[in-house]
Amino acid sequence: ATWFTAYHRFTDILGFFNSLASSYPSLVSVNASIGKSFQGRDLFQVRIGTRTNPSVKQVYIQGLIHAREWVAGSTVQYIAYKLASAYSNPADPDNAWAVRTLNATEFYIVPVVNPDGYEYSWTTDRLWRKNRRRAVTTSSAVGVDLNRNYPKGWGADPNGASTTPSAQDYKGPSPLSEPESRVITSNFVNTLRSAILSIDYHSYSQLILRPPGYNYAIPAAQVTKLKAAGDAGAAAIAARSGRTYTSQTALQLYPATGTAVDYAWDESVNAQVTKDRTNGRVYSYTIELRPSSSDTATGFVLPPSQIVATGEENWAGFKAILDYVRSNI
Ligand code: 0X9
Ligand code: ZN
Repeated sequence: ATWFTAYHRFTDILGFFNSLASSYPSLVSVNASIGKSFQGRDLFQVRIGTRTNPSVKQVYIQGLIHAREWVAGSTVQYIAYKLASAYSNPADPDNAWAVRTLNATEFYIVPVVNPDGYEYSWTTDRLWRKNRRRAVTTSSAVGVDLNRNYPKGWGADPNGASTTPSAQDYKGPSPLSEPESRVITSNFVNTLRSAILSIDYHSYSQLILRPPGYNYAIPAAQVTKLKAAGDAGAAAIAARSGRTYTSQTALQLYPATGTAVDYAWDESVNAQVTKDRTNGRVYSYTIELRPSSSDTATGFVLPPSQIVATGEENWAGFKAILDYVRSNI
């Protein structure tokens, strides 16, 4: 009951999901390793689903690709906890929603994309962002920005990522140069055969960002639907907590290349993934959590007293986005 009053270390987050699986064994399972980080930590994946519907669609959620964005971790944990407990508890106000949704949808969650960076943000540098690999011998700098290392659009815009190894947005020496991005992308194409929605949680600035994240074309019909689902999420958050999350394209924030939001949108049309969606694409979002963009004094170091409020408003936002998607695939 006190879990969401504090942030937690990587091993304890794994323990939280293992105990969620013990509490709801027919609904929740943990794949202890989908692959390893540079320093040898296991990236784990959580599945929440009933295994009753053969035409089930997948929803993918990830967090903590950026080490210092701790509330992204707690929010992913919160959403997973709500899915499992609401489904399993008839008295829960979200029970009917969860039963209806889990009858048609299964959830694949990678709670900690960047475990090496995340642990480093606890032990050594609270504001660490990147992974912990020294990527090139020509520099002593450590760390590649995993959210610039995806293959979609890697390096396509010189303003979308840095070529300097010490930079916070260093794109790495090549697309998928990093073990963590290779694990995440091969897992994505291997497990998400009929994915309809992908969300990558970050902080901060209270934004719901949709593709494109750099300058490329998206068919007009998809533009309309991507915007509508994001807008629905922002409206639900405002209704729950009064907080403003701005729904806009990622490119409107600033161009970024080789990112998760563009990868998920793009990869879902490729041959490995079954094209049984009306759009032929997943709905893909990067959501920037609390605090607001003007609260630079708080920034990435959101007090733990706001974990539950951030989780609650984003549970509402998540449900609204998914409801729109399920009605408009
Ligand atoms: O720069 C990022 O990777 C994300 N922001 S953060 O402060 N969490 O680092 C936003 C990426 C969204 N995509 C684009 N802006 N294109
Ligand atoms: Zn981030």
